[in-house]
Amino acid sequence: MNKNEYLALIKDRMGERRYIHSVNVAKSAVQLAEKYGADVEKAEIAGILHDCCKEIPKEEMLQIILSGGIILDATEKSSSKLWHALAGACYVRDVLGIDDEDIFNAVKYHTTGRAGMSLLEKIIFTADFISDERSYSGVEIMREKAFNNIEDAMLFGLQFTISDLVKRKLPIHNNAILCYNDILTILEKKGLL
Ligand code: DGI
Ligand code: FE
Ligand code: FE
Repeated sequence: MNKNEYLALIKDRMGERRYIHSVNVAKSAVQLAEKYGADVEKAEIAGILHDCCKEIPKEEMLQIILSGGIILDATEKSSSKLWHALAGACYVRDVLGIDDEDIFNAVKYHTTGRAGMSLLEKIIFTADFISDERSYSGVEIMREKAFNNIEDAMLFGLQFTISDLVKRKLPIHNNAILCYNDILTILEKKGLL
């Protein structure tokens, strides 16, 4: 399938707002891939598809996850907001037949992050925060950081997400914490903390 076919596919699976978001994430992902020297085509595809299962019924998400061989941990069981990323990754691999581990992981970990993310994974994680339609307080700082130092941007994003989860008394996924610690280590080694 080509880019336009992926766009038509996601358009069918989600509302107008989510579609615009996906197109914008793909656009930001392309810009970040150009800036940091990642595979631009993969960044565009992963950006288009990253939320491809966000608006399907929860039972369908679960079914795709289970048939994809993913076993939910305790936090994932109790936090259905995390399911679309896992289902999306399985959908991209098992239904669309995209045989690319980096794209699989970029979709799978776009919500929580994880330790040891590849450049493509970092790009999709970051692009999701800076897409054109985002308007939260701090988005301009996030956009500037994203094109200056991607790990610094990720730290900013993780601080935002993790604090928000704490305030709302929601569980923080292990991968989000491991990602946060990993990014701190990377920044510290570069003398950027
Ligand atoms: O799909 P998007 O809306 O574009 O963004 P996303 O994939 O980052 O999803 C954001 C949602 O996921 C938001 O409701 C917070 C939730 N989330 C992110 N990290 C965690 C989390 N929820 C829990 N319980 N734990 C996490 O670590
Ligand atoms: Fe998402
Ligand atoms: Fe998204």
